[in-house]
Amino acid sequence: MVSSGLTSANTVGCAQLTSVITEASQMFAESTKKDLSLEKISLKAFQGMLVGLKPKVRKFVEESARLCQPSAIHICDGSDREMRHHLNIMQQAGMIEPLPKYNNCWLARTDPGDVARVESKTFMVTKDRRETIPLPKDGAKGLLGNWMSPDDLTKAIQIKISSCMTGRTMYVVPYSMGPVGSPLSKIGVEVTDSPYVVASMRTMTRMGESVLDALGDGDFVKCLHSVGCPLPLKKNLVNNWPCDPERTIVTHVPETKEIISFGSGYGGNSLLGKKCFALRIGSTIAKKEGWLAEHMLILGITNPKGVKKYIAAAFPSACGKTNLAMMTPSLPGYKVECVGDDIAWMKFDEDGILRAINPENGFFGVAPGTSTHTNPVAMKTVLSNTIFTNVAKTSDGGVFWEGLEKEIPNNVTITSWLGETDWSKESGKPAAHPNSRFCTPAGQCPIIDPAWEDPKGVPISAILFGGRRPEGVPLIYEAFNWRHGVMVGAAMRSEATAAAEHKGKVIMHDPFAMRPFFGYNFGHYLQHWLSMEHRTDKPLPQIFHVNWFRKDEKGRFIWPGFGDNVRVLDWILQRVDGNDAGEESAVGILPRPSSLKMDGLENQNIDLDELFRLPKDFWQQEVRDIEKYFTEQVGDDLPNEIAEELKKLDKRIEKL
Ligand code: OXD
Ligand code: MN
Repeated sequence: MVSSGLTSANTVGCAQLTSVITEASQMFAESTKKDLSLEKISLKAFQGMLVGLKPKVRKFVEESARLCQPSAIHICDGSDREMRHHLNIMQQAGMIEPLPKYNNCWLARTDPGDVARVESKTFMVTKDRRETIPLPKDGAKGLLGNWMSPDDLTKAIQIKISSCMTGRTMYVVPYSMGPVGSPLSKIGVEVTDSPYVVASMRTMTRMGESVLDALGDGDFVKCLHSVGCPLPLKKNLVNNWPCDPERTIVTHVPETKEIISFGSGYGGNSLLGKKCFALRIGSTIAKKEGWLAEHMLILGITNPKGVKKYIAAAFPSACGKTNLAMMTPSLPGYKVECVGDDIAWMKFDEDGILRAINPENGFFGVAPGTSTHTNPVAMKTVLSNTIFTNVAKTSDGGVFWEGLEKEIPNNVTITSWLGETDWSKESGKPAAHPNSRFCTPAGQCPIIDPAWEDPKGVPISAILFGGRRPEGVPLIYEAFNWRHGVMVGAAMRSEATAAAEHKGKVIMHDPFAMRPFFGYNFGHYLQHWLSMEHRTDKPLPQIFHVNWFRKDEKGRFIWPGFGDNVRVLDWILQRVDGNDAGEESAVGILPRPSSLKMDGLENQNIDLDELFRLPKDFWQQEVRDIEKYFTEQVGDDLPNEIAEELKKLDKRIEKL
């Protein structure tokens, strides 16, 4: 049929997008004159019951198979047996190797060309560009996402996806983001030709038969993923890791709730429940339905009096969300429990309380920097049932990465993530890739919160924003009110990390830690956040900004961080309690002297004045940078309320 990506049967004015997968599979069948019936595709093996599938899922599977032309289809049931089977297949193919030091742990090494999210190749597909990104101004390059037209997606599919699974098995992965059956959960079905993706999705989501039962014949997010290496191969694989980095593309169609990803087998590019569904498509659903899909950890904290509160926190990738979510508090009597380390879906309940679920089922955490000093809980979590990717290995069958120097036996040798045996620090190269990961079940975290799978979610009392700010930004401040807090989130900046393809330690704008994950126009997103004030008559969570990463003039961190961050959380709890522990400053409410518990840190010479100093020239520059960013990047889509809040900040800074 058509190549426009639009239905011809639309009614006046508002053309509706049809499923791009449906259309592409029909076009492929027509152009190749291949028989449309699935039975005619030669399937060498057929695991799982295609006939048992409800009509909508079956249609999606059939269309994907017609388009991708796999030689087998495997409908995943999510069982342990099936997981073992996939691990076996990968081991035989040389994609993973066992790590005998631990229980059921595995090491995967990718093609070095496929190691991180590829933001420059990630697109939102809408008819109207402005739905996806604000119009950049003054000749600026748009930095708030990439847009693609439905026509261009159709072309890309024709070129890349048609026959992309030839010779391979197409796995069908039904999965739930959030506890199966929770009113806050949503269902997706991912078809993929990567057993690594299947095994990782088994950990990162609730996956298999129970999800199909919960779905019935309902709607779901359609996810099509291919590593882009049909068989026979045209060129040799590196590390037995199929991928096509030059032609990688990750696309999302919010209107038809479809995700199509080609060419990468790694992380957020291929585990489509995570960034693609839970954040990009998720944020567009949340906008429509009146809730929030955010790049946030969720933790529960109990104080010595036994009072428990839940906090959600947005930090950019690789800025310590997992460490905070699993913190071991240094102050006696406090307990932190983990609900999630990366994504929060937050919705008002019938009483107007904002409640959050973690839509994920596992942790896909950055390995380097994780150690018994920085995150002992994560170190315990990953000792079993974990797939490590691109870490180094030790000669005694264990793992190694930067940060574990003191935790491996003296007599072992290290093989780097690139396979260099006898790696040593003197080589000047890291042993593990800076974006190497562990993929581990959340349920085995020793401090997983008892309510982490509560279908109602947990009530959120405070929202934190933060990033890596070596200069000028205080350890903690509280926003004056919701609107000011939304501006603080919009103005977030942080040093670049290795989670995506950026280079160097530049300070990047990363509003709400969502810059790589916005599913729609950031100006509209801000409007949506502002609208929360009108959606409840209960108090909204209080908003705070934290910065563990301030440095002195010698480049040394001036706050110990990690377990000592409980001191900051304690201050937040005091504020949430209505305690008069704060005083107004130009940027927000700062702790009153002595309201931040410092007992036990007496010997560390912590310079509190420096931690909270607000240098006037720094803040003037900060406001100018933010203003420029808003003008160039958000332009006419910036809500007036946010522009006003920035002006107020500017005026307050004037008086510093
Ligand atoms: C992640 C990321 O993988 O934010 O969580 O990059
Ligand atoms: Mn993340």
